[in-house]
Amino acid sequence: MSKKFYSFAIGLLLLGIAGCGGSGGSSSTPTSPTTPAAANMVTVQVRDFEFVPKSVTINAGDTVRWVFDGLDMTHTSSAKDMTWDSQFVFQQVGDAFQWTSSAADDGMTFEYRCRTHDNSHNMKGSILVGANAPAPGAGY
Ligand SMILES: [Cu+2]
Repeated sequence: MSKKFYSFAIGLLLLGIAGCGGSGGSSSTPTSPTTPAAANMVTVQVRDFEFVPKSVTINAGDTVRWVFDGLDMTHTSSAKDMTWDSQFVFQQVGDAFQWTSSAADDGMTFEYRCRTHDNSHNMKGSILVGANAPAPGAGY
């Protein structure tokens, strides 16, 4: 009787271990969409006539993603030298545009603006690539 009981108990134990390993292994991997392994993504919010934060410093290879989070208004993210130009994509909350820097951008500062509101609302910002990037000009 006791020998049978032990066999039964060991069987249950083995089943339990197998069950745990199967379900735990497949579902315990943490997923973090904001931290890719290779390079970082920095988010800039496009709000009511301003970029938040106004100036960000990234590393070469990083991606900057602008996400509209404001009133229903037409905005752009346009580099002063037109390295990137989102066109008028920011129409509704959640609309996004992104630009990925390259190794050649290291040490550079990109001043950018909203083509609609740069003069009327001083809607400007800057992306500094690397620690040696110069400070942006006034207003950026
Ligand atoms: Cu704008």
